[in-house]
Amino acid sequence: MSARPKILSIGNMEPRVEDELARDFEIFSTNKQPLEEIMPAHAAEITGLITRGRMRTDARLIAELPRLQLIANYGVGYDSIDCAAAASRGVVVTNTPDVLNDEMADFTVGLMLATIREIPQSDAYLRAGNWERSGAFPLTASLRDRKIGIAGLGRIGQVIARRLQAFERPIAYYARTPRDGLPYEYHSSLEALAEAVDVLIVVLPGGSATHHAVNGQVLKKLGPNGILVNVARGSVADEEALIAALRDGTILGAGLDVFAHEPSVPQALREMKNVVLTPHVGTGTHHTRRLMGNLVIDNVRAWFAGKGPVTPVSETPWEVGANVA
Ligand code: 8YV
Repeated sequence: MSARPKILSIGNMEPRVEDELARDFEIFSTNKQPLEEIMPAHAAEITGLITRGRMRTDARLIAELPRLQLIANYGVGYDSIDCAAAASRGVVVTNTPDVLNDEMADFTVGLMLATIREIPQSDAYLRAGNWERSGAFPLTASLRDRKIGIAGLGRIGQVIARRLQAFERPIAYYARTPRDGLPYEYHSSLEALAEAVDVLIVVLPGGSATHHAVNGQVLKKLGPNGILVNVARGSVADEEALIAALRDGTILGAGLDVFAHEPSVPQALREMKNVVLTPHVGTGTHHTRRLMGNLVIDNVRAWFAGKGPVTPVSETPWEVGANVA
């Protein structure tokens, strides 16, 4: 019997994914051993890498794995992987698209409403005994008089927009190019969208192309009644400019699931009353994480069975019939 392919697992992978794959593969996981211990002994033999994106798969790591064929990412966003370095070596990268669209859309709508109606703040108010002591919770902003903007109308953005239609508020979006056949107002720049709306939902992919796309100028356009909801990547917003805008009333409030330096969240944000902060939990349910894990497993199994990847990313496209392994 030939030796089982060796897979490196980095970035706190869900243990279930490793356990399932361990039936057919030899897994070396940073959940169990530091990378510095795994690499000298096994780097030369490792042919697959699974990652949760919390540890960067940079050009250096890829170069240190001379027989690497596949990088399977547990997540739809793969900005932590240097795809150009992978592509130049013929290494295929896969992600977990679509299986998380509904979960992300549910969560985004929830975070938006929680932020506008200050639901966590009113919960804290009750628990602290303020209802009895000081009377009714102060009135909040409303969705009723708002236009909603979505920055990024990809797969997740479109599902969010469909959910939002039920709220019977005008919807606008920004994308690099207009999407055919959709009933939403198009804006060709983020600034123009921010100016046109009162809620700005950010679902742009991470990476250098969108780094600090939500800058001080965009926040200024969003204006003093504006609410920012970021469920994409912390890197997409200029966190310092955002803190300043929240502090001085340039915008009204923000719902944030992602941060520039996770898991560290600036003290300034933690102390603000006009923000709702969640620890990157957009896809964090048993249901959806299972689906994401299954797709990682399917990609690894399909690849090493010689069938090619199930969901390759666009930077490392796969041609059916190409030679694998
Ligand atoms: C994380 C996400 O990957 O899919 C994405 O791009 O950001 C999330 O689903 C998840 O937290 C796993 O680490």
